[in-house]
Amino acid sequence: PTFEYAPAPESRAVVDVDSTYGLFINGDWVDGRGTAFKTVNPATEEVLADIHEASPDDVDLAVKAARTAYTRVWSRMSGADRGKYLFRIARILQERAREFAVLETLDNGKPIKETRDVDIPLAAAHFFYHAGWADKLSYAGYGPDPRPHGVVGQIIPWNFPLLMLAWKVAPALATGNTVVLKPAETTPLTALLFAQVCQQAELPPGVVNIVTGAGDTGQAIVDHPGIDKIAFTGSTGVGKMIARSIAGTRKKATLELGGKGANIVFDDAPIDQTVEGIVRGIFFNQGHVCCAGSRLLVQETVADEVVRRLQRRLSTLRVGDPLDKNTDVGAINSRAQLDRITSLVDAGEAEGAERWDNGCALPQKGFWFRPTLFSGVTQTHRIAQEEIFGPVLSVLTFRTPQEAVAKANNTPYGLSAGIWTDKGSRILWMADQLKAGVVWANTFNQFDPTSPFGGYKESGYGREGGRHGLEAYLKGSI
Ligand code: TXE
Repeated sequence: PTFEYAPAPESRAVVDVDSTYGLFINGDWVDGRGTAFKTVNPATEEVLADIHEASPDDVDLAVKAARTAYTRVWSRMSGADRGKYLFRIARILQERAREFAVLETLDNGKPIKETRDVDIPLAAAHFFYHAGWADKLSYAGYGPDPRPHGVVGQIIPWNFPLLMLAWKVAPALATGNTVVLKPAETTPLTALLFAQVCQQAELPPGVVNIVTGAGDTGQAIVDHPGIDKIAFTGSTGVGKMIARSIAGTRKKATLELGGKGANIVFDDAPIDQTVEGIVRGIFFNQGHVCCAGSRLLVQETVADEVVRRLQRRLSTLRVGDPLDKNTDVGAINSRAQLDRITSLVDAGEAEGAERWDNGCALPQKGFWFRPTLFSGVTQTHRIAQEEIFGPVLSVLTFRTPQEAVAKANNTPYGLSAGIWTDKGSRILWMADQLKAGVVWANTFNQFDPTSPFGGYKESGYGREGGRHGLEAYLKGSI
C-alpha cells in the first residue's frame, strides 16, 4: 500500500511501504520460516506491513553468511576500504533522509520534527564518524593490528530504531566485524529500509544481515554458538537474561539497559532555560528514552515556582498527529507500552503522589498519553524507582547538594543525570558524585557520536560512541 499524509501542504510526502518484508540475509531477501507478524502505525492502529519472523534456522543462515563475509572479505579488507563503504552509507542516509524520517514516524509514532532533526541526521553522523575511524584504529591506542571479535549479534529497541541501528552497526563495521541485527518487533521498517541502503552502497553480501522477529528470534541470536559478541539495548530484565545466557561462554557483551535519570535543579539556575531543559529531558520522544530525566529533583526554595512554570509550559505542548511538523508529543509506540505507563501512573496515584496532566484532547484512535507530572513524590514510590518510559515526570525536592546526590543515586539505575546551576564548582563536584554514565550540565538529552554513552549498576555496561565505543568491538575488551 501507499501511505499518504498531508497535514500541511509544504510537508506533504509519500512513502511506499511494501506489504510484506522478508529477511535480509547474505545481501538478499529471503523468506522467514517463523510466524509472520504485522507492524502497525501507533498513531492510527493501521497495519503498515507484514513482517517475516526469523526462525532459529534463519538465524543460523544469517550467522553463517556473516561468518563467511567476515573471514573471506571484511576482515581482510583494509580499514581505508571499509571506511569508504561507511562513508557511502552515511551519504545515502542523508540523501534519503526524508524517506527515512517519514517511515520512522509512521512506524514509531514519534514527531516528524524529531525524526527529521534528530534521529536521521544523527544516524548519518554516526556512520560519518565511524567511517573516519576505520583506517585510524592503529593510531588510537589499539596497536598495529587491532583485531575485531568476528560476528556480532545486535539486538535493538523501538525507541530510536534507525539511530540505535547506527550506534551498533557503524562501530562494528568500522572495526572489521560483521553483523546479524534484529530490530524491535514494533519498529522493523527503517532497519529493512537500511538493508536497501546496504544494497545501494554495494556492501559485500553478508556483512550486514537483518533478521526480524520478537524475543524468540533475539534469544536464537544470543544462543547461537557462531556469535562472538552481543550488543543489546533494551530492558534491564532482558539484559539480565542475556548476561545469564552467555555466562560461561566465550561471548562478549555490551548491555545498554534502563534508567531513571535525575534532573537536579538548584535555586540559582536560570529558570526559563531550566524549564525548557526539564521539558526536553522527559517529553522528548514521548519519554521513550533510556536516559530521560524522569525524576525532577528541585531545591525546596524554588520547587513551587518551577512546578507552576512547568505546568504552564506543558499546557502549550501540542500532542497529536506525528506527521504534523508542529507536533511536540506523538503517539506511544505500542499498546503494551501504553499499558505499562498506565499501570505505573495508577500506582503513583495509589501511593499518594499528586497527579496532574495537561488535559489536552487526544485522538480517538491510536495509543496516546497526556504529558503528566507528579508532585509530592517520595523516594520509595514506585514512580521514583521504576522506569516508566513514557511522558511522565516525578517531582521530588531537596535542600542541600549532598541530599540531591543521595536522592539522585538512590535507584537501581545509573545512566544519566542533569545539573542546573550557575555555580561551576558545584557542577564539577556533583558530576564526580553522581553514579551516572552521562551527566549533563545546564542542558539535557544532547547526543553526539564523539561522546561515549552507557551506564553503571543496572543500566548495563560497556560504552557506545567515541573512542570508548570502538573498544567494545575489538578483542581484548569486554
Ligand atoms: O523491551 P525488551 P520492551 C525498557 C522500558 C520499557 C521496557 C519494556 O522501561 O518500558 O523496557 O520494553 C528483544 N532475548 N526499555 O518489552 O523486551 C526485543 O525483541 C533476546 C528500555 O520492548 O527488552 C527487542 O528487540 N532479545 C530501553 C529488544 O529486545 C530479546 C529500550 C528490546 O525489547 C528477548 C526499550 C530475549 N529473550 C525498552 N526478549 C532502553 N534501554 O533504551 C526481547 N528481546
